[in-house]
This record gives sequence, C-alpha cells and structure tokens, in this order.
Amino acid sequence: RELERDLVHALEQGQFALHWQPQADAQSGMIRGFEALLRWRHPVRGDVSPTEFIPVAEATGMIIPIGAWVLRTACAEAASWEAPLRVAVNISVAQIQQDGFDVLLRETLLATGLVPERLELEVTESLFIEDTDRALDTLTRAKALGVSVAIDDFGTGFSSLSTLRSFTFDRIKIDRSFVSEIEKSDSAAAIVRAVIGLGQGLGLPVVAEGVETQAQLAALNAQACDEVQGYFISRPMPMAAFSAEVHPAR
Ligand code: G
Ligand code: G
Ligand code: MN
Ligand code: NA
Repeated sequence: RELERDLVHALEQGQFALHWQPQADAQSGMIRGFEALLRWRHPVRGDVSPTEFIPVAEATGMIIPIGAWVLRTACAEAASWEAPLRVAVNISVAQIQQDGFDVLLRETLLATGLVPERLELEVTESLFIEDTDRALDTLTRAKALGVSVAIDDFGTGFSSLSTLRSFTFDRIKIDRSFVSEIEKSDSAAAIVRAVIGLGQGLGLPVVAEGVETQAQLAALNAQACDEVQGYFISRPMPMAAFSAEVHPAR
C-alpha cells in the first residue's frame, strides 16, 4: 500500500532513473545496443527493485505514465549518443493494450528525434494471453513506423512457439533462467540450443540474457548465439558510469 502511495509521487519528484545494460556481439564483444532498465530511488527505502514496484505500477495503472516517461527518456538519451546503437525498452502489456500506444510512440520519436530503426520494444509472451488481436495490431503499427520488436524472457511464458507464428518479431531473448543453468543442466543446454536453432530457422537473431561467466559465454558461442547480455559483459549502470571505450556518446 505504502509503495503504491509513494509510486504516485515518484515521477513528479524525479525519483526515477534509467540504467543501461549493453547487448554485445557474442563473438567479437562489440556493443550492438543498450537495454534501458528502470530504477527507483525511494527517499526512505533507498533503491527499490523493479521486480517489486513494476507489478504495483501495473496493477494500479501507474505503469502508463511511468512507461511513457521511460520511453521518452530512453529515446531522448539515445538520440544524443554519437554511436547510433540500438536502444531496447521494456514495454508492459498494459501499455500495449492501451489506446493510442502507437500515437505515443510516434510522438515520442518525433519529439526526441530518435531514428525509429534504432528503437526496439521488448515485450513478453504474456502479451498474447488476452486480447491478442489488439496487441498484434499495436505491434504491427509500431513495426510500420520502423521500430523493431523483441520477445523477452523467451521460454518462460505460455505458447512460445505459436507466439512466434502470430507475429514477425525481430529478435528473441532467451530467458536467463536457461542461461544460468547452461553448464549444470543438460536440459537447460538443450533448450538454449533449440532456441538458437529456432532463431536460425526463422531468421531471427538470438540474444542470451543473464550471462555471468566466461564459461557461459563460451558455451553460447559454441552454439552460434548472436548476442549476449549479462553481468559478465556489464552490469546495468547509469550511462555516465561507462568507460570512454564503450560509452556511445563519446
Ligand atoms: O534490473 P532488473 O531488476 O532491472 O529488472 C527487473 C524486471 O523489471 C525485469 O523483468 C525487467 O524487464 C523489468 N523492467 C525493468 N525496467 C522496466 C521498464 O522500464 N518497464 C517495464 N515494463 N519493465 C521493466
Ligand atoms: O526481463 P528483463 O530481461 O527485462 O530483465 C532484465 C533483468 O535482468 C534486470 O533485472 C537486470 O538487472 C537483470 N540482469 C541483467 N544481467 C543479469 C545477470 O547477468 N544476472 C542476473 N542474475 N540478472 C541480470
Ligand atoms: Mn528486457
Ligand atoms: Na528478460
């Protein structure tokens, strides 16, 4: 309850910030893009995890203004980078289901000057549980603008495979629960291999999330995974904390 009350004021009080996590080419390590991850610095509690407050924001509808802020801030920051890298933004189901999400998207791109081709929306399979037609319609309009769409946390939701047939995604993100077990569990390794094969068959690049060790990276490379993201490459950080070599704005 208390979180809910405080969340209402968090936006106007400027308590939100974006951290950025690189998405790198698995072979060369070259950074291809950055995912924006929302952070909330609560005046009393300190940092509150998005796993705690995003569900509250979704349940109360606060995700609509907060999500709009994230989109706008991420696009504005990325537009100022010197390197024209991809900017990936997580979008909640409620945002996609909302009337006029495509209008917001178009206005945000216009206002920030970000080239649509640099923006990637990360959506989860939960989007396809209810009101599928509407979700597909909105995503189709996003793609018509030139924006790309990645399926996030792949493998953890329902009907993963039919989801891939219902919409032309641009990228698959393998959930980190499989990546973290890739060396310990034959079944996790088999699933990772299968998802990468699926991506190859569909012509979709695959990003592995949650890569924490050199060994995991090597295992992914052995499977010809396209891109990697995780603590082994970099933790999510404020853009200013990145060194000059990887900072896209320098
Ligand atoms: O770092 P991590 O704790 O950032 O994020 C936890 C969860 O919160 C992940 O599932 C992530 O996708 C989600 N998340 C992080 N930032 C955002 C955001 O801006 N919007 C939405 N909808 N989800 C986010
Ligand atoms: O669902 P989504 O992929 O958007 O979530 C990203 C979440 O994963 C964020 O909470 C981010 O902080 C977290 N994360 C990113 N890299 C790693 C990693 O290597 N290990 C773990 N455990 N979490 C990670
Ligand atoms: Mn994500
Ligand atoms: Na994910």
